[in-house]
This record gives sequence, C-alpha cells and structure tokens, in this order.
Amino acid sequence: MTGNSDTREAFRTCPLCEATCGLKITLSGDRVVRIVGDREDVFSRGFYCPKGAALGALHDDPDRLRRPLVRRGASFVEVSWADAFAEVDQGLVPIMERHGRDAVAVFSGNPCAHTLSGSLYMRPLVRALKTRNIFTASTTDQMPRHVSAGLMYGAAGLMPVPDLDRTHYLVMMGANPLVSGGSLCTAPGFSTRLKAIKDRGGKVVVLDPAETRTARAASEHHRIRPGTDPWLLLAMARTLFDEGLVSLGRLADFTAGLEVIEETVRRFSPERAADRCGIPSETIRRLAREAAAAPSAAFYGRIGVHAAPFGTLNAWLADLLCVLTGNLDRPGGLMFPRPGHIGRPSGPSGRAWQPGRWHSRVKGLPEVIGEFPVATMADEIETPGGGQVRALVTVAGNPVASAPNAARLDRALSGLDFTVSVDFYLNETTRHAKVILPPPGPLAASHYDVALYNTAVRNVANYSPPVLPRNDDHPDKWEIMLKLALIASGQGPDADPQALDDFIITQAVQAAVAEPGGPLAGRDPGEILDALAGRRGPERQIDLMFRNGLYGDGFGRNPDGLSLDKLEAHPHGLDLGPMKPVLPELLRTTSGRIQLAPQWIMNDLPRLEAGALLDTLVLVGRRHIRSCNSWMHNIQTLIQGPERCTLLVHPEDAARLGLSAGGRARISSRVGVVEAPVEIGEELMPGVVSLPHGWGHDAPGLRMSVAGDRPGVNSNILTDESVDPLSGNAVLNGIPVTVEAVG
Ligand SMILES: Nc1nc2c(c(=O)[nH]1)N[C@H]1C(S)=C(S)[C@@H](COP(=O)(O)OP(=O)(O)OC[C@H]3O[C@@H](n4cnc5c(=O)[nH]c(N)nc54)[C@H](O)[C@@H]3O)O[C@H]1N2
Ligand SMILES: Nc1nc2c(c(=O)[nH]1)N[C@H]1C(S)=C(S)[C@@H](COP(=O)(O)OP(=O)(O)OC[C@H]3O[C@@H](n4cnc5c(=O)[nH]c(N)nc54)[C@H](O)[C@@H]3O)O[C@H]1N2
Ligand code: SF4
Ligand SMILES: [Mo]
Repeated sequence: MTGNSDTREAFRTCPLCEATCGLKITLSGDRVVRIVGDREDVFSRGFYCPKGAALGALHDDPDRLRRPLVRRGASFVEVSWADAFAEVDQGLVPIMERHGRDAVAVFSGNPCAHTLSGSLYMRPLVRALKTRNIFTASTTDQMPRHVSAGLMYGAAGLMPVPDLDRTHYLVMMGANPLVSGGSLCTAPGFSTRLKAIKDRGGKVVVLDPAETRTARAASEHHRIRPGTDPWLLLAMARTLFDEGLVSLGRLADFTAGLEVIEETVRRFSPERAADRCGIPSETIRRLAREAAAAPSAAFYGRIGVHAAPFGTLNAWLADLLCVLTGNLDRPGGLMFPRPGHIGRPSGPSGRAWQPGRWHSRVKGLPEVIGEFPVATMADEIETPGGGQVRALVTVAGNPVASAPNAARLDRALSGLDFTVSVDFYLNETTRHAKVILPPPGPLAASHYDVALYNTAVRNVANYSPPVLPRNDDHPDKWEIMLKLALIASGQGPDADPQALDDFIITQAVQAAVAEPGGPLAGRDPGEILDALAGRRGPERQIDLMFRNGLYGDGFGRNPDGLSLDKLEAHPHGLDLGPMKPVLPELLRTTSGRIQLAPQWIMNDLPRLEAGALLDTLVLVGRRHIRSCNSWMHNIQTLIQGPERCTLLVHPEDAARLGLSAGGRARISSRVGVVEAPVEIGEELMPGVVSLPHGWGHDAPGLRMSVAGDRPGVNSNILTDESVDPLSGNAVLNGIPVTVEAVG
C-alpha cells in the first residue's frame, strides 16, 4: 500500500486474451493510476502485456457506451434502460410471432468466453430464443477441436492441452503464442515456459509458413505451405508404423481403431507429403522419430491449422500422434485439465456424440454442438423462404469484422428487420442494430475464467470481484442477458430477471442433489439454496459449481474444500496442481474407448487426396501483441506506432509483382478486393502473403474516434464462405489471392 490514503490496490484477472494474467491495479478513488502484472498470482507470476496494462484506458474510453442506444432514422439516441428493453420487446416479439422462432438468429462473440456472464448466461438466452439459427465465433476458431474431441473422447469439451511445463518435445502448428498469448492452451508467460522446455534439454518445433516470434524462439522452425499440414502429420504417423515406433503404453487397454489407422496411413508416404507441404521427407521422418524417442511429446495446433480447409483433420491428427507415441494423458504429453469449478466425472454417456443432427436451411451444413457455421449466416439472412432469418441478437461479437465474406455479411445485416446488440462499442456490426445494450465496463465486472481454465496447463482457480462500481442504474451484464431471455420467452420487458435467476439456480441445485453418487446426492435442496442465499447471479452459480465440484467443500462434507468464500480470501488465486492422468474414467464414448478412427473424420481423407496443389499466391492472417481481434483499436496507447494493417510480402514476391515497401497493393480474391500498404519482409515464405484481421474501421456512423483515424482494411472482405465440412469452421487461411501494385 502506498502512503496516499486515497490510493488502493486491486487484483484482477485480465479478461482480454486466453492467458488469464493476474493484474495489480492501482487506483486513486475510482480512477486507474497504473496496471502491472501481479507477481503473486499463482499462475502468471507477474507476466502481463500491453493490452492488460491498457485495461484502465479501455474502461475510461469516452467512446465506450455507457447508456443504451436506440436508432432513430440514421442516428442513435440515448434512452433509459426501461425504454431500451421496451424497444427490444416491440422489435423482436412480433417477428417471432409472425415468422417463427428460427426467424431470429443469435451470434455470440469471443469475449463471451472471457466473461463470467457470457460463459454462464448465454445459455438461458439461447434457450429462450428457441431458434436453430445459433452462430458463434467458435466457427471461425476452434470448432475442429470440438469435433475431434467429441468423436475421439465422446464429449466436445474434452479437449486435451499440451502439458507445457513438463514436456520434452513440443510441436506447434499454426500458432504464435508469443504474440497471441496462447489459445486452447491457457499458459500465462508462454515464452518463459517454452524457454524452460529447451533449458531442460527438450525441443520446440514450429511449423508455420511465417517465421513468427514463436518460430524464432523455437529450437527449429519449418516453413510449411498453407493448408498442407495433414499431409505432414499423416506421413509422421506412417513413419511411426514403418519403423516400429508405435507404442500406446497404458492407452492400449482402452483404444479402438488402431488397425484402421495403420491401414490408412500407408497411403501417405513422407515423399508424397514432402511434395505437398514443402518440407523434405527426411525431416518428416526425423520429426516422427524424435517425437517417439522423447521422454514425452505434445502436438499442438491453433488458428493456422483450425481456421483452415482441413481443420478437423489437423485437430484429430495432433491427438492421434500423441496416442501413437503413448503421449496422451501422461505428464509432458497432451493432458486433460481439471480446473477449480469442474464437476466430478460422469462416465460413458450411453449416446454417441455426433455432429450433423440437423442441417442448415440454405446450404444443408451440419450443426455442430447445436451451432451452424457463421460462414453461412448471410445465406440464412438473404435467402427467402420459411425459416429465413429476419432479426439478429448479437452478444460481444463483431461478425462484420470477424466472419468471412464481410462485405456480403455487412449488406445482409443492413437488410434485417431488427437487430439488438449487447456491446459497449458502436462498431461495424452494432451500427446495424436498432438497439445497443452496453454491459458495464470491464473493471465493473467480476471475473472467473469458466471457459479458459478448461484449457489451462495447470489446474487453477482465481476469482476477482469488481474493481470499480457500476453506475447506479446500470444493470449487470447477466441481468441484461436475462432481460433479453424473458423478452424472448414472451414475458415482456418488465419481467424480473432476479426471479428467473432464482429459477435457474433452483434447477441447478435440484439437478445436483438428484445426481446419483454425486457429492450432494440426497441432500435437501432447500438447505443448499439457503447456503447460497447470500449471493446472486454468476457468483451464486460458480459457488455451487465450486462446492459441488471435484475440489469442493460439498456444503460441509469437506470443510477444507473449495468455495467462493475461500477464493475471495485468496486474491492471487489457488493453484490446484499439475494436470493428472484421467483416462479412461473421463471418456464419454459409448465404447468407453478412445476412438482413433471415427468414420466422420475418415470420410474426409479422399477430399485431402483429391485436392490439387495450388500454384497461386495465398493469404494467411497474423496477430499483433497490441491488438485483440477487432476491438482494442480505439485505445491510443495500443494503436500508436507504425501502421499495422499492412500486407506482408516476401522480397521475391515483391520483386516479381513490382511492389515496394510503403507503396500500396490491391489484393483480390474470389469474393472481394481491398487495398493495403505493403510491408516487405523475409518472415513469410515466398508464395504467401499476410494481412491481419479485425481492421476496417471506416464504415459510416461508427463511434470509435481513435480507431477511425487508422482504420485499416477488413481482411475478411477477401475470405469466402468455404468451410471445413466436418466442423463448419470458416477457412480463414490459405486464401488464393492475386496482388498488384496500385498506382
Ligand atoms: N481473417 C480472419 N478472421 C478471423 C480470425 C483470423 O485469424 N483471421 N480469427 C477469428 C477468431 S479466432 C475469433 S475468436 C473471431 C472473433 O470474432 P468476434 O467475437 O466476432 O469479434 P471480436 O473482435 O472479438 O469482437 C468482440 C466484440 O465484443 C465487444 N465486447 C468486448 N468485451 C465485451 C463484454 O465484456 N461484453 C460485451 N457484451 N461485449 C464485449 C467488443 O466491443 C466487440 O464488439 O474472429 C475471427 N476472425
Ligand atoms: N494480441 C492478440 N492476442 C490474441 C488475439 C489477437 O487478436 N491479438 N486473438 C485471440 C484469439 S480470438 C485467438 S483464437 C488466439 C489465436 O492464437 P494463435 O493461433 O496463436 O494466433 P495467430 O497469430 O493467428 O497464429 C496463427 C499462425 O498460423 C500460421 N498459419 C497460417 N496458415 C497456416 C497453415 O496452413 N499451416 C500452419 N502450420 N500454419 C499456418 C500463421 O502464419 C500464424 O503464425 O489469439 C488470441 N490472442
Ligand atoms: S497476455 Fe492476455 S491476459 Fe495477459 S495481460 Fe496480455 S491480454 Fe491480458
Ligand atoms: Mo479466437
């Protein structure tokens, strides 16, 4: 504590990326003076980045909306919360009544996974909407990982993560965690953890068409042609069989499909793979041998291999290689996190996990975990007929910036009869809304990472109370969501969200006491509800999750166990230890075995083999440490410095195309054209150009004055609506383009 009595410190987990860094926030009254990493945080140990340091600036951003807006003609006016909800009721309900439930679509964006209310209150809202037109940012991101997890282990949430802190051999494909902070692998201070792998004699191998910061920090980096990763991984699997290196260890007792894999990978020789991916066959063989010989090894892929034409093959192959080398579910391999709020294992489900239980109306694309690909949202809006989407609810998402074929989606949104957006910026997407409902600012929300701890490399729990108070009449985000749920279920704009919240918790308690063999089995629900009575909203829900969970106090049964009270007494978090082996107990497949060769996945191999080698220039994406998708560009300290939305080109390509550094390039794809300044660098391999996503803040009517000064271009004007057919994930990398100099 400092001497100034007006000054206080607060500790808060950063909500901006998946690293979940602990922040130490110094405040003077209600003003943030300084933000640094919290050295005492049990997980991040003081690590943080410029985005976390800018959380105060984000909170204070004058353009961040504080009051609901309603569109009147071409402009927005501020209204009271009551009027805003009444407006939503008048807009939404008649559309549902006239055109049916599917006429209202919902899109939830990335920050929903980064906020407590987003993680817990999207579900009641989506349920109340009763629509099949459910879209999320997941189908631009990690859907392939859910599909491989669902088919291999029986549940879409059972996604193993690399045991970074113990592995001896890490293969990273299409990921740049030194810039992104890591994804589906929550590990604050990723670079320190990579360095430790090398320091203990291990190896880090990066496969990426670009020599990224992560590639430079690795033991070796191989430039791989975009879209060809499955070839390399299948050839590695074949090498393991050819050279007698397959060794399942204890996994052999509960694995099915090994013979099918052995038979299948015969078709994928390292020579054939080398032709496709541009990495020599001897290197492919060596990588396979090294992974097999290492004391432990983990394969990890992210956006570059998931938002890709063969996303699900890539996700599946990473896990498959770990199984074949005995590295699934063992220290140093890929392991299954068990964070603080996790429940107890529930065993085989008796019903096979399956995508494609129903299909989208226009293109017939399969649902996956109840969602349709966002890449087909414009189809559903623009194509007339029964079930046509006429209204949209967006929560924490900016699909006009983040989803493919952005120009078309932008037009489609402008044609909707009604849109309501829960968001605190007036941006490319929310400008189409009739009503914008801003959640309280980031520092006025409490925090616990329900979603991100599920992929954390250590089992942890860290709860942060709000740092700053909400404005008097500002509803909390969960109250906004429940208000929308009540409106959607026909109860009108004045219905009480508190009553719905009581109903939700009562149902959860009743389910907990009814669970045979569960920690609360047979207990009196009234007693449990009384014990939770001091809390409301997300706090009450997570308290139940903690106390009923794996580490919980069981409401008195295990007094030293976890509860929200206990976490509140530990502002730097609780470390619950390294990941532990959990198979076969956790498997949810009907067979009780790991399914190595699911038919849904095997069906895609002919598509891989039929694909022609592209000889055109292809576009990939990249991220920058000071950006966060589309929405951190309105903060001066983050946006300043050299122009960031540039087309990065290899010198050979630049020479061939007549491009010069600082000049402009016109980039054209099958669906769109954009112009961007040229940056020439050796980072990329020849034949590949890169443009970051999340830019293009020059649409009319935005309220992002800082971002508007340096708008950049929307790279998704170039991406088309093609998807990985197994997961519906958008293909955002490896886009064929032509590039020419402008002027
Ligand atoms: N070309 C290309 N496109 C991509 C990608 C790529 O690599 N290349 N990456 C894809 C990926 S991985 C993702 S996850 C998506 C992200 O796609 P989206 O989720 O659609 O976009 P974001 O830019 O994250 O937008 C977040 C929105 O939420 C708002 N917001 C922030 N915090 C809160 C909050 O607490 N509550 C509410 N209600 N709103 C909030 C912001 O103002 C912003 O409008 O983009 C995808 N698009
Ligand atoms: N600073 C910052 N941090 C972020 C975000 C952000 O926008 N900015 N976004 C957050 C989100 S939503 C996510 S999902 C994560 C994403 O986290 P990452 O996936 O780690 O981030 P990217 O930088 O997109 O890394 C993708 C890499 O894939 C490479 N690549 C492209 N095509 C291929 C291919 O075909 N094969 C291979 N092997 N590589 C390929 C690209 O060159 C790039 O280096 O980051 C999160 N963190
Ligand atoms: S790395 Fe991610 S979680 Fe950590 S401070 Fe930066 S934005 Fe926040
Ligand atoms: Mo993402």
